Amino acid sequence: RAAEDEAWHRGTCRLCGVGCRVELGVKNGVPFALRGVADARTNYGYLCMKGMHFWKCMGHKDRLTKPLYRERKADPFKEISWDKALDIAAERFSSAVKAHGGNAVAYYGSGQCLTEETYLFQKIMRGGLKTNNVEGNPRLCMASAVGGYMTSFGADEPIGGYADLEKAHCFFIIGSNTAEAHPVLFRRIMRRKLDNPEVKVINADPRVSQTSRIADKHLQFKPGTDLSLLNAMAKVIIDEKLHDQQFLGNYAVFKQGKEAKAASFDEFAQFVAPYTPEAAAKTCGGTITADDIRQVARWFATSKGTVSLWCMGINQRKQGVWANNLIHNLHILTGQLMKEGADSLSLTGQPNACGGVREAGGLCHILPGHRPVEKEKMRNQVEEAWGIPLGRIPAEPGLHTMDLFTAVNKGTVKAVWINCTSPAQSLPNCDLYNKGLASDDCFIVCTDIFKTRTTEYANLILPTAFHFEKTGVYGCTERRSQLTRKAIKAPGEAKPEVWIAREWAKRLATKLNDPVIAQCVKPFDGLEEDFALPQAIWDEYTQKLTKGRDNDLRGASYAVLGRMADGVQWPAPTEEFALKGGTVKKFVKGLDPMADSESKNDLPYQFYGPAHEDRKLWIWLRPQAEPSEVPDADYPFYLSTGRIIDHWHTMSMTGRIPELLRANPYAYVEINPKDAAKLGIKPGDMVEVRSRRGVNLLPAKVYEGPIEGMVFVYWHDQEQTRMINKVTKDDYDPASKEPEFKICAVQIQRV
Ligand code: MGD
Ligand code: SF4
Repeated sequence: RAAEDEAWHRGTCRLCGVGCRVELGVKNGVPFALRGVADARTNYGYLCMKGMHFWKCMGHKDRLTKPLYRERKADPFKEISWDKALDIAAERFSSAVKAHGGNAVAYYGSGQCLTEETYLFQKIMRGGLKTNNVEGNPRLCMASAVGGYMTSFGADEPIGGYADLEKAHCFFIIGSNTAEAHPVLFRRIMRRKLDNPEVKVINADPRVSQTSRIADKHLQFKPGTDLSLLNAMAKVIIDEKLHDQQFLGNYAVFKQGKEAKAASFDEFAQFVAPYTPEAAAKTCGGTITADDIRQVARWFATSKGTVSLWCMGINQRKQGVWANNLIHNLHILTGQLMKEGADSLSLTGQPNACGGVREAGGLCHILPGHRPVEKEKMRNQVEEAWGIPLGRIPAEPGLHTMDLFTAVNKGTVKAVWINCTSPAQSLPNCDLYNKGLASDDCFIVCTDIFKTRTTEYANLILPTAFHFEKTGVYGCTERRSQLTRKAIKAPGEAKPEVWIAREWAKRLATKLNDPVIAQCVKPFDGLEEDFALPQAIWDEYTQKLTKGRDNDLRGASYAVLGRMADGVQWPAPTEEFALKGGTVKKFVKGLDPMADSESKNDLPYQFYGPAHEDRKLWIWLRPQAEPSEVPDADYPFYLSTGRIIDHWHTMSMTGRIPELLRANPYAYVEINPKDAAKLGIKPGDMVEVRSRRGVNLLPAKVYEGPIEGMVFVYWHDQEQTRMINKVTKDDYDPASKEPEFKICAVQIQRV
C-alpha cells in the first residue's frame, strides 16, 4: 500500500522495443522503485532485469547537469550557460549552411528519442534548414525490416501483435535471441509452450542461445546461408501442396528483380526448385538435415497459426531486405497472416524506432506519416501542414547513416547534431569513422544524459532530461503508442530536447534571417516545456500529418493516451475507436477501420499499404547470396555480435547500474569447444580477435553456443580493447543501407 507521500507514475520502459508498461515509484520527489503494470497488454506486470533497474540513471552521480563547450577538440570542456550554448550551436550550424548549403549539416538521432523530439528536429532540418540529412541509429537496426514490409506488404510495421503469441500454434524464431533481447515477450512464448506442449517452437540461428532452449527443433547453420533455408521451406510447401491456393488467388502476386516485374506461381515454383532440402542442408552446413527442413516447413504451414519472430540476425545483413522478404513469402504462401495466432512479426530493437523514427520522419528518405521524400505530392502535404512555401523540402533523400559519417570523414558535412545515441561506439568499423568525428573540421553537438565515447569528439555537450523527467510518446513493436508523463525533476540544468530544439531554431532563424525557420517553431512558441510543448508537437504531428495515412493516430490524443493502461495501436482515426485500444489486426475488415473504409469487395481482408497500388501482397523471387565477407585462409572464422540480457547497447546507462554491471562486467569471446581445442584455448585465456579493420583482446568463454568456425562477442563494452565495432565490417545492404554487423571474418589467437 502506497504511503501518503508516495506516488506511482505510469509510463513505458526506457529500454527495448517490447514497450513494457511500468510505474515509477516516487517519494518526496525522489524515485525509489519501478514495477510493471498488471493490466497492460504489453507485459501484464512483468519486467526484465534491466527494465527493472533503468530508473537508477535518474539522479545518478555521473549525470550531465550543465552545458559544456570547447572550441577545439583538443581543449578541455568548460561549463557555459544555456544562452551561450544555444548561440554557439546556432552560429556554427548557420555559418555552415551559409557557406556550403543545407546539406553541409545533419541531425543524427535515435530510436530512443521521444516521438515529439524526432518530429521537431526533423521539421527544423527539413523545413528550416532545407536538408533531408535526418538520420538515426534505426538505420543500424530496423531499416531492413522497413524495406521488407514495404516491398512484401506495401506497408511498414507488423499486421498483428503480441496478442497473437497466446494464440499461436507454431513459433518460427529466426535470427533473434528473444530470450535475451526481448525477455518479456520470450516469457509469453515460453508460457504458451509450457501450457500447450503440442505448440511447436522452431529456432533457426547459427548460435545456440537461451532462446534455443525451448525449441522443438534448433536449426544451426553457417552464418549467411539462411536465404537457402527459407527458399527450401517454400519449395517443400509447394511440393507438398501445403500452400493456400485460395489465399494466393485473392490476395497475392509474384514479383522479381529490381523493377518488380510480374512473375507467376509456376515461375516461383521453378525458381525455388533448385533449393531442394538436400541442397539447402548442404549450403547451410552445421547439423541441419534435409528431413529437418521438411519437418519445419510442415509445422509452419499446417499449424492453426504460425508466428514468425526475427530481429537483427535477419536485419543486419548484406541481404537484410531479401531475408525479410523470404520470411514474409512463407506467410503469404500459406495464408499464415491476419488470422488469430498468425503473423510475420519483426521485433523492434529500440523503444521508439517504430513510433518516433519510422512513423514521424526520422530517416533521410521518409517524411512524417510514412511518406517517401522523393514524392512531390507527399512533400507538398507536409509543407502545407507546416505552413511553409511549397518546394521548401528538398526532393532528394539526405545522406543515409554510413554515407553521412563517410561525408564527415571527407569534410563535406561541417556540423552534426547527435542526439541520444553514441555512434563512436555503435557504428561498424568505428575507428574509421571516429577519425572524422575527431577532426576540427566538423562541429559536433551531443545531447545526452551521460558522457559517452561519442562526447569525446564533441564541441558542445548539452545535458538532457531523461525518461520520466520529461513528457512524450514511445511507439513499440506492435504499432502501439504509449505516453510517459514527467514525474520527477531533471538534475541541474538538464532540459528536454523539445525545448532545446525550439530555442536553437529561434536563434537559427535570426542568424540566417529566415522567417521560414521561425515559422517551423512558431506554433510552439512560449509553451511550457513539461507538458504543453510536447503535447502541441504531438497534436500537430498526429492531427495534421497522420490523417489518411496508414498510421492514422488522430484518435490517440494525450488525453486518450493518458486514460489507457497500455496506449493505442494504430490506425486509430477517432477518439472513440482509440479508447477501445485501436487496431489489433491491420487489414482485417471489422477490426481495422481503414480496411473498412478502403474496402473494394466482399473479401474479409483489404490491403491499403501506400507502397502497393495493386493492393496485393507480393511474393518475391530472391536467391541465396553470400555475405560481403566470408572466412578465408587469413581470417578463418566468422564473427557475429549481438546483445546479452543484462545490458543495453553502449552500456552508457546499464554499465552505470551496479546490479547489472556485476551480472556481466565485461565482454568475452564465445568459442566452440572444438575450435578452442584446435587452437589450444582454454576458458578464461586472453584471445586476440582480429579482422582486416581492427583488433580486440577478450577473455575466452568456451561453450557449444556458436557453430564450429564462428565466434560471438557482445557489443556493449565501452573499454577500448573490448569495443567490438573496431573489428566489425561497415559494408551494408544496398537496398536498406543497414550494415552487416552480424557477419565478418576474423582470426583468433591466444595471447
Ligand atoms: P545507446 O547506448 O542506445 O547506443 O547504438 P547507440 O544508439 O549508439 O545510446 C543511447 C544514448 O542515449 C546513450 O548514450 C544514453 O546515455 C543516451 N540517453 C539516454 N536517455 C536519453 C535522453 O532522454 N535523451 C538523450 N538525448 N540521450 C539519452 C544502438 C545501435 O547500435 C543500434 S540501434 C543497433 S541495432 C546496432 N546494434 C549493433 C549490434 O548488434 N552489433 C554491433 N556490433 N553493433 C551494433 N551497433 C548498433
Ligand atoms: Fe524494458 Fe524490454 Fe525488459 Fe520490457 S523486456 S522491461 S521493455 S527492457
